[in-house]
Amino acid sequence: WSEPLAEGAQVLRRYALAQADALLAEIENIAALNPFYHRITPGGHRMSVAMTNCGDFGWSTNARGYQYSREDEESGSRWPPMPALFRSLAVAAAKEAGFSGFNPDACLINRYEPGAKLTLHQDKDEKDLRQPIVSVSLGLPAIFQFGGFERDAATQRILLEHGDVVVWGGPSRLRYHGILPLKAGIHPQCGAFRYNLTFRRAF
Ligand code: MD3
Ligand code: FE
Repeated sequence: WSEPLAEGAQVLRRYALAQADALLAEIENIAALNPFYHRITPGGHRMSVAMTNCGDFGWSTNARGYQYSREDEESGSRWPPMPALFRSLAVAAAKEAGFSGFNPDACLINRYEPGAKLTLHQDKDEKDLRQPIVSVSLGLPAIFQFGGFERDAATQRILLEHGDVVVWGGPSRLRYHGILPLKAGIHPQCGAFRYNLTFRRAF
């Protein structure tokens, strides 16, 4: 089932549940080639979330700023290709939410350990902001904060659980959002972690 969160934002609860084990196996394959690591932000802070990517482009941050690039600067190699299962799930979810023709060229994979968080931010490094972002949550549950168009606007809190998919498009695309510090726990498939896939059209 699905529910609108705001204009352009649609939650597809448990949409990826049947594919969760296969998605996790693909994450393991990707991480074996390009391991998760903690980026350092332009301000010099080590991010509590560890990241890797797959697809033609990957997102990262370093002292020079934020960017999408073809190579992982840590390993020097190209990002692993986006698995067919990843692509088909993202394309189908986008279509379900009214964004037919979504063709992601980047998938950022975030790994949260207990205490890891993502402070309120906007995603605006992509070229065409009319393209949605599709997110897939796996593992431990997290509290997602969904704000407005200014950092200090009021936020709503939404629990994102294993298998939940959210499509963020239209006016919701530029809303501030974040993840509160992850509460420790053990998930049967993911252990002490939460994973989040975000599918994007970078260029
Ligand atoms: C709303 N990730 O990677 S997914 C990110 O759970 C990011 O790891 C969070 O924010 C996570 O940038 C949240 C949900 C999400 C992703 C992108 C959005 C919500 C969004 C872009 C615009 C508005
Ligand atoms: Fe984001």
